Amino acid sequence: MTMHSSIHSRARGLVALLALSPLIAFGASDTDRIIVRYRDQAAARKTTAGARVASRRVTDAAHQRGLNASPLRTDGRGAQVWAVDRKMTYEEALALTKQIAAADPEVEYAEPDLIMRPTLVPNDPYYPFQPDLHPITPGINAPAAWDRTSGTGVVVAVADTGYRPHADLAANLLGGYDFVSLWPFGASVFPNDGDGRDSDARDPGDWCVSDPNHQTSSWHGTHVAGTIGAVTNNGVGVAGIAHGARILPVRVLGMCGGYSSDIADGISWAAGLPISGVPNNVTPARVINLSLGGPGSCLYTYANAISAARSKGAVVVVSAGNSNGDAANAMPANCPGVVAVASVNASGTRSSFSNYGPTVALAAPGETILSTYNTGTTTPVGDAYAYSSGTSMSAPHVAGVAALMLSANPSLAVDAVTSLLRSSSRAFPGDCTGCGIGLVDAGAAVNAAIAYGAANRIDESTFFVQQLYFDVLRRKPDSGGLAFYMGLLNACNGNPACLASTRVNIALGLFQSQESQALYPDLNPATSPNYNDAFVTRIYQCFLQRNFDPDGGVTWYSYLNGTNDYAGVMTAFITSPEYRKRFGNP
Ligand SMILES: [Ca+2]
Ligand SMILES: [Ca+2]
Ligand SMILES: [Ca+2]
Repeated sequence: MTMHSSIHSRARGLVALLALSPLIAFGASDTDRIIVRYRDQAAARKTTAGARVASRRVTDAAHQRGLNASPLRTDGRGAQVWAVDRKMTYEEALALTKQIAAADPEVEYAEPDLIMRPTLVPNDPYYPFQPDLHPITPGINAPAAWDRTSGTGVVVAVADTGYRPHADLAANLLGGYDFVSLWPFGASVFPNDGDGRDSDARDPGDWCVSDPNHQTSSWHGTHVAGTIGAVTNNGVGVAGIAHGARILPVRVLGMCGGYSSDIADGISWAAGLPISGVPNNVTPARVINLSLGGPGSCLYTYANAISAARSKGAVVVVSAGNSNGDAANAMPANCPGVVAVASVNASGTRSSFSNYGPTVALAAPGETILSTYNTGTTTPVGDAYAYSSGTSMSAPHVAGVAALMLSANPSLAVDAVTSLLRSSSRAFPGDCTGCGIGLVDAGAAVNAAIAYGAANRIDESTFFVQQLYFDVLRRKPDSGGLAFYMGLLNACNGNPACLASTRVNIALGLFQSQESQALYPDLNPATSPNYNDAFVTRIYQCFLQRNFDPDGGVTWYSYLNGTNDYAGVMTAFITSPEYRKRFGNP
């Protein structure tokens, strides 16, 4: 298949920029200090005995939490600074100080003496021109994440036009591979490097004379790779989101696009799956970025490759497409199991070009994004930096954040990543209907990844209900809905049989709700020509994030036709090892 609209980027311009002074920001963390201030007229403290009683209240409160507290000094505002004998989390310190304040009416305020650290603000001279990374919405709040991780230990595959060995990128690149086939007979896509598949994934230029919209070389893969992993804090050029990660360039687009068969092979290989005739990938990617697409329903070729990549532990991030239409019609954004990303502009409203709809998982900045580039209009010439716009630019923001999350918590399962990307996302500051669940927030996502730990949180009621909303209704739970379902689960008082049946009832209720039918009209039994068929198709997509395999599809379809036991099928799905494996060890 030829993909004429294969590259999801638009207008661009070369830039020459001046350096500005760096921003300064701070991030909060754990502490082993608290601050307590008494009211200026605190009568009791005016006597030695009174002061001793007040101090005793502080040490007693600390003791109750297994801490020894000792006074250090009086600060510049007349408050006492206390030390405790071990680090407390922010939440723990907050609880201690609230207890101290509650126990003594003469306490004016008590609060954690939080440790501030300079948030890494890179010295790259063009960083001030990358508002997409800055803390202020709709920036992705990268500096807060950089306090915790820069992506070290994670490989991110960029399946694209290949790469240029740009001076502000090369140090973070792995070798990669070139999957663009050379055909001995007529083809609509040309490798332009003189051969077919080979181990040199460099981009020789992808200018396309036959396409009036895509005449000059795009250097698309180099731009996308720079957003994720430009060399950072090196005093040169731009900053990359996951600049501690390694970029695996997988060349799948040549002149005038790329064939889906080549792209799917690139996806599989990137995840570590064997591809005939190609050496095995010894650095499998945990994140695969696909800033490409074309119109149509998801091909089996893509669905199978993506499902296999997910099974190997790779998060697949895809641009939603630039057709200002429903992303349900854009492939591979519409394939099960991907994280489809829409674009917002500098105001946080949907970019005029961005696709939208329930297929979209979340949104990221995608307009005038500055990254690494080349000055050549056909063949490569020299390093440059350029602004580009498109959902092609949004997807690598999410891919970069996913890499930061996996670096901070390498045990995260694929859909723990996608779930936390959603739950930690920010509200849209502007009108972004159809942009998915929210705006990606790197700092919040990394904190959520660390807090997730090594457990499988699908066993927890709140996570389970929230995930049902993500999987079935493609949105965050409203407070009323969440409270209602949590009430049902809490009423079980921990009884396992009650919890199990209540979980099935909630899952089935949401799956068969009117809201669900509005998203998937074939799930409306009144109008669906074959409801059981649709039920099986959709339950696989919603709960296992893939299409049914032939054996499983036939089995469940036959079972439903014989029994109409929808609750039985739902029970099988949400208790299956495959469902559980999405969120951690089964
Ligand atoms: Ca080649
Ligand atoms: Ca090559
Ligand atoms: Ca740099």
